[in-house]
Amino acid sequence: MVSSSPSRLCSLGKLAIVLSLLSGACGINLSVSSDGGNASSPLLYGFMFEDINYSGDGGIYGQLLKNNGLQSELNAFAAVGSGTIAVDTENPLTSTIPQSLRIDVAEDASGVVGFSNSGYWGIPVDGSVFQTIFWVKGSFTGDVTVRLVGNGTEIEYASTVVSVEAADDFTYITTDLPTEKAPDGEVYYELTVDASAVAGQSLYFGLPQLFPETFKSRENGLKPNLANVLDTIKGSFLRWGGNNLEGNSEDQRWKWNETIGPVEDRPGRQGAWGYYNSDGLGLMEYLYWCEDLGLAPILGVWAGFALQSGGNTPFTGDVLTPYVDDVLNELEFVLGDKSTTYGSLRASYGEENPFPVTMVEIGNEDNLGGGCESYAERFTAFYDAIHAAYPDLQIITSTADPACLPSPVPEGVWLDYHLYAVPDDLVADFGYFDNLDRSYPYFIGEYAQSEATWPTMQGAVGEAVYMIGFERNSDVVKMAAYAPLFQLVNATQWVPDLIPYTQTPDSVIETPSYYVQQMFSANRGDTILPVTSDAEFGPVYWVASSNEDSVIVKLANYGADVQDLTLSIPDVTGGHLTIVASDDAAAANTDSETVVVPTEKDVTAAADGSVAFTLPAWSVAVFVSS
Ligand SMILES: *[C@@H]1O[C@H](CO)[C@@H](O)[C@H](O)[C@H]1NC(C)=O
Ligand SMILES: *[C@@H]1O[C@H](CO)[C@@H](O)[C@H](O)[C@H]1NC(C)=O
Ligand SMILES: *[C@@H]1O[C@H](CO)[C@@H](O)[C@H](O)[C@H]1NC(C)=O
Ligand SMILES: *[C@@H]1O[C@H](CO)[C@@H](O)[C@H](O)[C@H]1NC(C)=O
Ligand SMILES: *[C@@H]1O[C@H](CO)[C@@H](O)[C@H](O)[C@H]1NC(C)=O
Ligand SMILES: CC(=O)N[C@H]1CO[C@H](CO)[C@@H](O)[C@@H]1O
Repeated sequence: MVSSSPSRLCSLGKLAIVLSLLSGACGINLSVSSDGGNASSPLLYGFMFEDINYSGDGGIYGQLLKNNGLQSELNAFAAVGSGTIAVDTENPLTSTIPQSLRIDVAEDASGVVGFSNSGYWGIPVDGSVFQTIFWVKGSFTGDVTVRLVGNGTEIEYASTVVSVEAADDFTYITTDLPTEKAPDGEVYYELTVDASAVAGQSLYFGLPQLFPETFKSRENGLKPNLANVLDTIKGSFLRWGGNNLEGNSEDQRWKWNETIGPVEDRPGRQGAWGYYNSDGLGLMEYLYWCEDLGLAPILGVWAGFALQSGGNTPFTGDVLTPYVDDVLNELEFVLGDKSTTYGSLRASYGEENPFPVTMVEIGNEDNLGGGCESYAERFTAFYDAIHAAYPDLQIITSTADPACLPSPVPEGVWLDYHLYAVPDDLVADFGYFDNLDRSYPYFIGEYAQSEATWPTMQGAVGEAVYMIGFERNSDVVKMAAYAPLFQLVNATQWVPDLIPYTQTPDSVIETPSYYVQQMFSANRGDTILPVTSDAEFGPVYWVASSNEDSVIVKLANYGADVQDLTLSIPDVTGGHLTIVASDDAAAANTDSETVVVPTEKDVTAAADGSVAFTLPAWSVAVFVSS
């Protein structure tokens, strides 16, 4: 892309003013037409989520104790007081959580005995009324004390006592735990009893859980600080799954029917990103997440292909049939009337009415890892069955690569396209969607800058240029989602991510990329307006749209020079401008510093109706007319 010479002149500061007075030319003029233009997809901006970097367990899922089902030996647990702890398989909590935590207490024990759990690199104690849940078994009647304690400081942020009458079967206990806000995440959970009451015995605990007050007070719900930050983006859809849907092997795939019902009946599974998933955040929790944040669900279904090469997938031919049937069962669970087998199972879990699922994606990134050759056959098997049973469902492929797709792709299907690229390459792809075969709608199911530890300002501008490229074409690009969404800083598998956090209660890191998502998604038009300009695209890029209230112009300046802009928009006398920028292309907000924050200002039109302002170096701006 070539920068136009007038804007070069303008970037020369005082000299440019003189030159511009002489030549009469300075800056970039954009003239926005109020007529014509294409409809923009109302779903355009949304979210992609997979449990990576402890973004589900340890992240947006509200349950705060790590390894609470004891599937990873004693990881995160420690003995408190004079007892010893062990994983006990003779006293399973359930057939799906086939173990419990045993505390052995000596005859002469005194003081307290119990266990601690370190949480996921700590516990965020936000001052709300927490809830703890556990099962207990043994010969014990007395008080159980649950505390949240500063690790190293021993400061108590919560303490509650619940009286318990344990027996030979596991007894379910739940109690509120009012908390005081902790200054950081260095907090552990502790559960103890009076040692003398259990001296010479063993006591068993099953599936301890700890929740803050969850987002919208949902039972088994979301962590509020992360759900709140998502809410500010005002996304339109949620796609969940990703590589973690595929699993490392067929057996480790995401099995929808093992993620529903009471949490003590969910076995969990080895996730695709190196750690065990509790699946407390299961199918219904994803659907409630959609309901509570106003998001359209995109249900990803397992399509006969697991990640690990050398495994027995891809499955083709008759071997696929039970997996296709399994998806039909899943769809009946989600969409079926409560008189159906799986619809009634859903109703038994408290949801009488079907969920509003309208979109199903078949597989995940089947162009990668050896999935391509068999995808056309696998896609067709799932498509035929799903489409026959639910003709109104929007079906999405997991790849846009024609080499992997059936030919022709059935009419009405959308193609999922992913792009992770360095900022320059995001910019180089600005025109990608201008030049598409427009017969198939696109879903950009994942995209982001790559090769940075924290999203940089330059990367965020690159993303904005790419987003302007697809928003201009949002008649055919139906949806797009940044990925990955979340990252627990202390346990990272992939960088950069949109919203990193630690367990310090307020430590949600708003990256430049987050601001760009927020600015673009929260300010949307329903029609993309034609724009004419004397300048070419690059280094400044733009897209204009309108809704019934305003005209919106999104701008990105992918360069170190300041740019002067003049907007001419019929009948517009001013508006509000939000700008995120940094002179330092490498600037990033991290766990130790916040250097990039958006600025806001009102701008008024000149007598000739034009609105003039300056785009700083490396900036993204959104103008909304008043
Ligand atoms: C932008 O518009 C102004 C005023 O209408 C004009 O003087 C200037 O030449 C235009 N800029 C370019 C690059 O053409
Ligand atoms: C509308 O779409 C057509 C292609 O179908 C494209 O040529 C045109 O530029 C688009 N209009 C706007 C305002 O983006
Ligand atoms: C305290 O923090 C350290 C370091 O993260 C951790 O190893 C330890 O398990 C924590 N203590 C408790 C009781 O969880
Ligand atoms: C997690 O990371 C944060 C930020 O780097 C750090 O301050 C904190 O000590 C870490 N916590 C643990 C338990 O390692
Ligand atoms: C889940 O469904 C599969 C069949 O699709 C079945 O074999 C399995 O037993 C089911 N699991 C549970 C927990 O119902
Ligand atoms: C920083 C860090 O922990 N990175 C690791 C995250 O996990 C991936 C794969 O699970 C590893 O390859 C990284 O080294």
